[in-house]
Amino acid sequence: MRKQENQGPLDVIIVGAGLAGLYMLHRLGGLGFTAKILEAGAGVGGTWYWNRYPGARCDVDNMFYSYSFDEALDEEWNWTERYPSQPELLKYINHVADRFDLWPDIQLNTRVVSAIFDAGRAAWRIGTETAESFSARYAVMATGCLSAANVPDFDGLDGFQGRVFHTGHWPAEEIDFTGRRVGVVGTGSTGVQVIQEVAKQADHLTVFQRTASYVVEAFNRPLDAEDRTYFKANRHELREAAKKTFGGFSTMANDQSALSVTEEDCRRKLEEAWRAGGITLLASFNDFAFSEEANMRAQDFVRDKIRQAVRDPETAEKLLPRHTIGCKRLCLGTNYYETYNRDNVTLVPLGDEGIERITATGLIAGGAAFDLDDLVLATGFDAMTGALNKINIEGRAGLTLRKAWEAGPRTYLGLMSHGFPNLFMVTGPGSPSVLSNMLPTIEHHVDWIADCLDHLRRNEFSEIEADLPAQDRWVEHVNETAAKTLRYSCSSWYLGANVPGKPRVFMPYIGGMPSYRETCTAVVDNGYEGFVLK
Ligand code: NA7
Repeated sequence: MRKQENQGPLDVIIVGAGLAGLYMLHRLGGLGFTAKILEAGAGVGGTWYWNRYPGARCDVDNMFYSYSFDEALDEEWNWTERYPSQPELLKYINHVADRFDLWPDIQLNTRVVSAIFDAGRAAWRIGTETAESFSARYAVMATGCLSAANVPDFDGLDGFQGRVFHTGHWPAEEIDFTGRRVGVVGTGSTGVQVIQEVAKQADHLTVFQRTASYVVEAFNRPLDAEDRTYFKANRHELREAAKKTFGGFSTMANDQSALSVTEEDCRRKLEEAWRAGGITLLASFNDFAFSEEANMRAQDFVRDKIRQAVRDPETAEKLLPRHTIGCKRLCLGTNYYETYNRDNVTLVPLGDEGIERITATGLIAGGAAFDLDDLVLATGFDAMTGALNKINIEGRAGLTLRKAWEAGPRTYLGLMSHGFPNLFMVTGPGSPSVLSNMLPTIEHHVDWIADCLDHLRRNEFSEIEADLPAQDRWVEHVNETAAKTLRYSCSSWYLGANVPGKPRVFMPYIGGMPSYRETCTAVVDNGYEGFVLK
């Protein structure tokens, strides 16, 4: 295909029209920069555009999972449930694009495949799947942390005669499972959500579970006018208080060791937290992430909940997770365990050999054949680095990001990577990102980048790059901080362990949002310390 050069150079190309890309475009427009978003999907929304499987829902309290930058936006929006559903989030994101008149600078159906730095012009050339080419001084990768689907290399998958869906690439049209024998592979946050819904429709659902998850009750509920009025009246204080918490969530942590109280008192507190719903459980004491003994108390508590919920003791036993709680992302469910009390649901724990192969009519696991009409892969993502590494990103002297990150991602503050001047990442590896509430975290990064670009322009700089020693120190700090926690003790996607061959590096920064924000501010106050400005 012939290469087309599109329009003149822009100040900034943004890749991705999710929550990060849209706010970035809005901020840059306000500063008078010329900017454009290139988006692979046929609509805006990113994660919330693609993950439209039945039951898809955010696990963060609704109002706190919304932009804070515009009071009028808050005033006119009506959040409807405690945890926002995917359709509600997509509606909100489209409303934002309308309200702030972002559409003229968004090009949909445009998958970026390359980004090459031209050192002579200190600019990026961005290439697309359809051989379009764009040039901009700066590139902002707003490509999402969980956007590259992990489709396991199952033997025989291509020959399966039924329908195959990956939850992260769900079709736009409604999928009807009525009367069908459905197999779901994967029991992480996504699997848990999709299983609960498909079970209600399918003739029979077989769940193939590699690792049992800890699923806490969400206690989702409709929000009423009073909830909304209260939030709107106190929005500023509530959001500021959330920002001071470790992850930017609305839940206030109890700063007390689980071992400082009797087992009975610990259980009482855990029960209280369980009833408050969602991730509150992990915030009920301060040492679940650091002390195995403390962690065991929370593990035992949830295992007992599972035994109470599941009628068949053998099935309950198979559903009991054995790893450190909170090591993998805690899953939120609504009667998830009770789903296994249904006559049309079977749980199949996978042995070491996993799924042996897919056949034309189903799959083989544990030596047994399962006949299936549909296969739903809730097998997660090549998280944090997957979407970036799918693009051929070439920095100075032909250095590719894939090569530079061969042994794991290396960034300064999760914002930039040495060797790739003028290329920013929103919530990149090395920043709190997926360990925090993504909305305030995205806003923080976008504001930091926007202010930085403004600073460069005002001071007539044309290039910014992460300094190598500063980056090395930061990477070391990120690793050291993670190593002090129990997060290293299980095969999570935070560690890249879910993707065969991916280097085992703890990718997000686990030092907490407040200290991370302080670091980012101090870097700016010290004249962009650790960055080289030219
Ligand atoms: P996750 O949390 O990575 O879960 C993926 C699930 O798929 C998990 O149960 C995996 O088992 C399972 N899996 C992955 N590969 C295989 C193979 N090859 N065979 C069998 N089972 C497999 O992804 P989600 O989409 O659920 O959630 C991602 C994040 O989105 C979540 O943490 C929230 O932040 C929102 P494993 O546990 O690896 O043994």
